[in-house]
Amino acid sequence: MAFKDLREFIEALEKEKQLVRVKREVDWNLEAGAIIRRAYELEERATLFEKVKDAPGVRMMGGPIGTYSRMALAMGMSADTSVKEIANEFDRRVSNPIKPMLVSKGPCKENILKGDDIDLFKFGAPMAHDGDGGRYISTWAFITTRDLEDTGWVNWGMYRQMIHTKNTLGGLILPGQDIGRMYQKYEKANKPMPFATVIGADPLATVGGSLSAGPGECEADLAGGLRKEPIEMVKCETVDLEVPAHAELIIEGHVLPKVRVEEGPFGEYTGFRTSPRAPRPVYEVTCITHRNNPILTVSNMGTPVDEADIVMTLCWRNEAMRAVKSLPVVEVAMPAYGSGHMVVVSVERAYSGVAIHVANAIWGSKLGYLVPFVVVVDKDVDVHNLGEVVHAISTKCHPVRGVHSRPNTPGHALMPFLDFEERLWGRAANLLLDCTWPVGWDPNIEIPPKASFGNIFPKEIQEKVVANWENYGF
Ligand SMILES: Cc1cc2nc3c(=O)[nH]c(=O)nc-3n(C[C@H](O)[C@H](O)[C@H](O)COP(=O)(O)O)c2cc1C
Ligand SMILES: [Mn+2]
Repeated sequence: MAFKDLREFIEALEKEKQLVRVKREVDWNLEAGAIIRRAYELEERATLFEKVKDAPGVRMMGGPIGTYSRMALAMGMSADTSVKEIANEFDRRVSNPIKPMLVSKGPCKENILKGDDIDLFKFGAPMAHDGDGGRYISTWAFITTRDLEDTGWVNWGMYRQMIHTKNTLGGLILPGQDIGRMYQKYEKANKPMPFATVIGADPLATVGGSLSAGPGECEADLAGGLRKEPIEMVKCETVDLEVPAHAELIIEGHVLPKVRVEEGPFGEYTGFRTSPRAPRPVYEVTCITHRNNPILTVSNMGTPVDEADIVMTLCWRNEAMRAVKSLPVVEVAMPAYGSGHMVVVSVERAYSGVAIHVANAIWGSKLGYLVPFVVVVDKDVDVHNLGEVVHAISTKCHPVRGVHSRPNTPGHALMPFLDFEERLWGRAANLLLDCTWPVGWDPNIEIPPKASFGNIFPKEIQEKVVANWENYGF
């Protein structure tokens, strides 16, 4: 059974000793952010702040999916499940979508605020890192929008939102992300784009919000698949959109056409504060609905490992799997420490140039402007083991013939290795490291045998040593 809401997940985390309840008041101004950030860096538990300065009645949850253990628990698996098992189960579930179910009421409607009652500052939104452009209310939340044309396409995506005023927000709307594609259509038609931000839905609904179903596909269905149960949805009050009934806090409104106000910077998923303050689109709020004593969920992204390095990579890995489906690929990994920028793929050495084929497929998918680094290894390398991957790079990748770098590829403003001009236009570069033995190499002469226990000893000796292992004194 999937968790019905965030509160059930919090209870489960508490039972598993994966949550700290912070009873003393914390300041939204940097203190909460610093605690959450330090907790990631110590691989600590999630936090539930019961008292937030200036926000009576509001609680804040930090680092909901800050470790793979919490990701496993969110999926109903045991806390010690391996990353590989989590990733494969994730893909199995996402490939069996379940449509959401409309219901007539839900706890997210316990309080309905309109007009002068709207005040975004009331919910304890943190100044998450020193130097951020403002208080970010959406850091572990998703935004739903509907295609301007009557296509039935409803998108969910996790995109940051900073508070400008009591009833306006600003955010990064990249043109390549689905919200950006939708916004371009509304803006061309000079129409405001209805949106609803969903904060504190059940854990897998929120995870689903960072999946990347393409145009026409709805992340809501994939999130249902992840939960193995449909998400109960209710209609919004002021826009024609639906939101999870059990969410903690819903912000409804419109993204205004042709309006830009300076937003950012923000400590980002790359582990750096890139994307300088710049004029960006504005969300005007028409209604806030929330549960009693709402819980504001916060991901305080930065250096690995935090939600972005876990959840975003699981979502993008799913995209990579789909991109290479018809190629001789054995396994795909996106290491958390790659900050979403690196994918490692193991292959059958089926034909010459297979590594280039794999890289082309990944860069030909939506990941083309998100994931600049592709590492391709032979299938005897465990792509989920960074040590083995570094070993393959260091010993099998020819520093000239194995390195394929390409200039002028699509990227985006947050990539730290780009200069200012390149960030402005999202003009990036890609790199493939081909760590496979060339197909033409003779396995008896040119390919050096791997000097591991499992490979360089005859079977009889291996069996003898294994059988006598304890007799040797181990
Ligand atoms: C914690 C977290 C924060 C994120 N913040 C942003 C963001 O501010 N802007 C953005 O474009 N993508 C952000 N992402 C990544 C997108 O959610 C992700 O690319 C998603 O697949 C986009 O959905 P779409 O393909 O429907 O556009 C974030 C992901 C996570 C896990
Ligand atoms: Mn999408």
